[in-house]
Amino acid sequence: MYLPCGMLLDETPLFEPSLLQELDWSSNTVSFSPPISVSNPGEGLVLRPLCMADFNRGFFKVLSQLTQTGDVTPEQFSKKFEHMKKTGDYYVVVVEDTNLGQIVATATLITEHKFIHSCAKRGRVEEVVVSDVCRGKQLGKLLVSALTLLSKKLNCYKITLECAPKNVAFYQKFGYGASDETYMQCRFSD
Ligand code: 16G
Repeated sequence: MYLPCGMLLDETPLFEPSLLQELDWSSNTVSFSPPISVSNPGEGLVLRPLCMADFNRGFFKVLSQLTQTGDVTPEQFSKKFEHMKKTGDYYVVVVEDTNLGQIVATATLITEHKFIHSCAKRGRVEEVVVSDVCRGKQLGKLLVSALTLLSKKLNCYKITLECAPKNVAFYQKFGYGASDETYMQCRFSD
């Protein structure tokens, strides 16, 4: 699909796909039954970096199951995508149902650059969502495992996330624990 500005919503990945394929899956802290993995996420499914064409594959429909997404236009989406790609710090992954041509799950790793810890990077896991039509296929577990391993591979000194109290037990499986610090926020809109 071409935008009025001539830009194409194409299949170019947000980040290098080999980063996902080269993860050391054997160092995973969780087990899968049946045994799925990044390269084999289940029948008719693929796990890969986000691309612009995913705008027309229901990417926002999945995100809207987590929170408000707003009415994002293709132009706004492609501009944000280009920005994320240029910085090289955004690892948005999606699971596509290839039979339906629809995104059914997504999660994001962001690497934040620091001066502390010898100019280290901190990882943040954000927007973990599995579509309600695809629950029970271990996809949330698969995405969080993949991004946690990726943050290690990218040499983050720690990785953090915020979640609802009901999801604490889920994230503990991957080695996440409550910190002594309190998460605080100041909201400027809903
Ligand atoms: C959850 C998400 C966070 C997302 C937020 C949106 C995970 C692990 N956490 O906390 O990434 O940004 O929800 O909620 O997926 P908000 O719209 O109220 O900010």
